[in-house]
Order: sequence, then C-alpha cells, then structure tokens
Amino acid sequence: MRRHWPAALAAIMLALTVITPASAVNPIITSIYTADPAALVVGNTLYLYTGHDEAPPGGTDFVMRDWMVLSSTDATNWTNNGPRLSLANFPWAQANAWAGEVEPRNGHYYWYVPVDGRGPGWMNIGVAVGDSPLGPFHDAIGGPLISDSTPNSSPLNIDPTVFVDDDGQAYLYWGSFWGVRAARLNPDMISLNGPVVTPQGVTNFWEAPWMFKRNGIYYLAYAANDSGCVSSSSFACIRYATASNPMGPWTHRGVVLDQVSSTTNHPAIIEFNGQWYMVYHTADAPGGGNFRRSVAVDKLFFNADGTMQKVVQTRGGTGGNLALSATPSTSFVSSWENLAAVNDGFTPTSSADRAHPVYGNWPQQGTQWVEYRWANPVTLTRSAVYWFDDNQGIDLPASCQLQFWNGSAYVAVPGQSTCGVAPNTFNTITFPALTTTRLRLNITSRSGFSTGVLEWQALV
Ligand code: FUB
Repeated sequence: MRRHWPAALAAIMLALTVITPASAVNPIITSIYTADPAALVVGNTLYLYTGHDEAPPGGTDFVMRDWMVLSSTDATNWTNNGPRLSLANFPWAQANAWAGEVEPRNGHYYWYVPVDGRGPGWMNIGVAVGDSPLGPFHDAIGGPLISDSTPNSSPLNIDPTVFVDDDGQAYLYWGSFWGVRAARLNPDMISLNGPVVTPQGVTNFWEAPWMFKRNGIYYLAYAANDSGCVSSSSFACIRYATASNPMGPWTHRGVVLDQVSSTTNHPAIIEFNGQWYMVYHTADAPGGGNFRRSVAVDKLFFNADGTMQKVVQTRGGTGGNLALSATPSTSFVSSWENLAAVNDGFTPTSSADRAHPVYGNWPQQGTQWVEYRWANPVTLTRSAVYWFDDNQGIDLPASCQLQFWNGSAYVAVPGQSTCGVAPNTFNTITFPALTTTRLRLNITSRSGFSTGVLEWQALV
C-alpha cells in the first residue's frame, strides 16, 4: 500500500530542503535524476521545474513522486532548490508525478501537473498555486482540471503546457498517445473557458507539447516518434509547428532536437539574457537510463525567417566519470573485441547494443578482470557497469566485485554495495569515499559462458 505524507509533514520536508550547487555542464545535475523540464524566467533567474526520477538501477518503469526546482542566473551554474511540490500536495492523487509546467499570472505561480488520480480513469491534470517561483505551492482546485471524463480529452491526459498571450488570454495544451488537445483558460487559471479542441496541423504529435511566442509567431514544440526522426518508435525527437493564432491551425516546420539517449524526450524552449535555450532530458548521467533521466541545456538559434535550427546536443565534462581519464587493462580480451570500449563514454541502449565497440573475454571462463589506473590518486564513491550479453558465448556474469590497489595487493573495496548483474542498465555499486590510483572489476562468469562489458564508470 502506498503511504501518503500528511500535508504538514510535506511542508516541513520542503522547508528543510538543502540547497546544493549543481553541475555547469550537461547533464546539469547528477546528484539526482531529473526529467521533463519546464522553464520560466522571473527577473534575473531562470527556473527549471522538473520531474524527479527515482527508479532503482535496472528499473523498468517510472518512479516519480515529486517535482524539483533548479535555478540559475547564468544558465551555466545551477542550484538545486530541492522538491517544491509532491503527490502529497494532491490528496486525490496516488502516483506518477509526471511532466508539469509553471505559468505566472497576477502575482501567482500556477503549476500544472499530470498525476494518476484515485478516481476512475488514469492520468489527470491538476493545478497547484504559490506566491513565488519557489512556492510553497498548494492544490488550487481540490481535484483535477482535466480528467478522462473531460469531453474530448486526450487518450492520455499528461504533459500540460500553458501560455498566456499578450491580451491576457491563457491557453492550455496537453496530451499523449498522439492526442494533442487545447483549451482556453479563464482568468482564474484553474477552469476551462470553452470546449476542448483538437488542434490541426500538429504533424506526428506524440506527447510533451511546449508552447511559446516570438516576434508575433506562435510555436508549438512536441515529442514525435515517427520513423522520419527516430531509430525506433520507443524513442522520440522534438518536432515543432508554427501558427499565427494560438489555437492554430499549425504548420509543421521540422525537427528541432534529434533523438536523445533516453527513450523519452521532452522540450522547453526559452529566451534568457538574450540567448534562446533548449532544455530537455537524456540518460547521460552516470547510472542513468530511460527511467533515470537527467536534464540538459543547450543553446538554440533561430533563422532569419523564424524557423529554428536543429539544436546541437552537448555532453560536457566527464559527468563525474573518472574512468574517462583512466588507462584500462585486463586479464584477457578477445582479439576481435576492444578493451577501450569500457571507458569510451558510451551510454548503451541494451546489453546487446553493438553501436560502439565492446569488451569481451570469450572463450575464457571463471574469473577475469578489467582495471583502471590513474597517474594521480582519485577519490571515488561509486562505480557503474553495463554488462555485454551477445546471447551466444558471452552472458551476464554470475557475480562481480570491486577491488583497489592498497600499495601491495588488490583487496576488496570496503563497504561496497552488491555488484549487480542486471541486463540493459548500468549496475551501480556504492562505497565509502575511496582514494586510489587503481580500481579493478573482478568478473566471475556463469558456468559455460564468458563475460563482457559495454561501459564501466568510476564515479566521484
Ligand atoms: O516522465 C513521465 C513522462 O515521460 C512524461 O510525462 C512524458 O513527457 C515523458 O517524458
């Protein structure tokens, strides 16, 4: 049974949030997993309202219970302001704190969020309101604004984006499962003004709309999963359309962000300090995956005719992965495989992913090892390994263990958590901070098989 925090306890938890500095490179924060960013500029600050992925390593579904706020005054250095809204703020909700967006109006900040309600149907859109960009926020309605019982609602009522035009009229767009929907909002921002319509011209819409206006042109960016832009329909690119009216009809303009390393893709596009940005998420953080995503920010440029150039995705720094600066060695590598694969910075999509070189030790069996050496001591607290499985002679290992060089011998890393052998994910091993110049991964095969590694991270 799912437990719900009393509202007062939730408020105390929010007030006690520790403000921690985040990274200056993509992903912009790696101490937690964040997804589904929405962006808002207030004064000299850029706020990102994000989901919070808490799926365990190898998890196969979303675990999302609250929403975070990140902020920056230069779009480079980020502050994690902690969770500022949670499912506990909506007593009528029970799960799925998915992609939301904050819109300011009349001194208030309205946070539109999709949640799984306790009533009939699946996902609903609720609204929280606060008096500052960081809240505190509370449920503004006491129930959903949009639900499956809303006439002409989307096949999946998620991913709200709200836009207030210069004349004060507010618009809500949302939807998934190829069903984009739109409606006008009343000035109270918590009730619909008129029917739900199905906007026309939003070609290949899948989910995740984001609406904005520039130079009198309305823009609608959204996730699409058609074969024209993705390698498989489980991934998504970001397409966009423009219109001269906020309710459309829309004209499709192309792809503004290619497929990313996570299956889902979710845009926010905003101007801050004279520069436009695309905010999105990937699986690029150490230990990341489709349900352990991380927010990224990259510059976005317009052409003279108002179309958008495709965003160049950047991956900055090491993301805390010191394996990238290590020299690998091994007890054995098959002549047709490549030891350098273990620290080439690749994020595989599955244990059978051969898009990059792979390390394998066929036909060896029993215990083999790979090792990292650094010229100077490094301090590590985690390691993550993505196993290779070719469904032939190389299989997932039976067990594994981390060791380090203590000056005279290799010994087990003290206090290490279980070395996982799950397929299709990074298996993260945590341990008390360890300073060393050599780290070794001992890999013991299953009977009759050899073992392999797609990527092995050594993390600060
Ligand atoms: O994070 C849960 C869901 O995944 C969001 O609502 C979608 O946009 C997709 O990113």
